[in-house]
Amino acid sequence: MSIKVRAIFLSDIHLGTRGCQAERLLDFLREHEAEYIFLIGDIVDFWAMSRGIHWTPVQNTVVQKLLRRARHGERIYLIPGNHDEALREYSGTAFGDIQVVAEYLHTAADGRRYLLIHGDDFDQVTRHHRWVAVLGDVAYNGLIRANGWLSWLRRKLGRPGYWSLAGYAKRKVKSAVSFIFDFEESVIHAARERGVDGVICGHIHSATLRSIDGIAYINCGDWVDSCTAIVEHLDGRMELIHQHLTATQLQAATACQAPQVP
Ligand SMILES: [Mn+2]
Repeated sequence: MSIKVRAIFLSDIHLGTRGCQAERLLDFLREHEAEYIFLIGDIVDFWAMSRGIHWTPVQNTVVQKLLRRARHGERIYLIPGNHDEALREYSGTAFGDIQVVAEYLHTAADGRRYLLIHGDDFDQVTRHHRWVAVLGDVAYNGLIRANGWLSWLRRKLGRPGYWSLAGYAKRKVKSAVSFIFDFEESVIHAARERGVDGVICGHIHSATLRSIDGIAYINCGDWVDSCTAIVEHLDGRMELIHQHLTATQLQAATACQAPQVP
């Protein structure tokens, strides 16, 4: 049994990685019928795939279902993100019946206008220090290993005290909170400048739906950790959906690993 919605907004599916929860996405798609489906970036993770492809039959089914739905009249748009930036040069063209666009201006059923962007342009790390983000998800293990070497080196040099790389990393996590805040601030600022009523984005894997100073800030979340989507109901009302696990998926999920780069 599926419900009919006007639009589905999905981001950060990360197909091609071990962390991608394709089964749950299939459940979600099965349960929701739509006029529009917006794929808002990091749908296929080319960064991770350059290190090793993890492409399962279920992930294949996701792609096939989407192509099929596009063929049968659901209007599907793909807005490339940073992990699938290779697709950006195809903006203005189509894969099957899926239209590739750099961004999209969506008018909801209630007349409200939303700017649809992935959001990496507003992330100071991926924008100005791309290598940090690319290395980010492989670097942590290296960091831990390096900590051991560092302690040994400090002992050899007769340095007093113990400088913990893990402690350093923990302090950095605190600044991750302000990172999300900065991201939201600049996305909302951009929306206001464009004169829209709201913005629908992804990238930071943090699903939200709220209004800040009269502008709707909506983030789709991801299909790696949170398994969330945004839907627009037939009256234009936006809703954040958490796709819950079935019992069998709950057992399988313990084996899942998630990539860390937004
Ligand atoms: Mn991203």
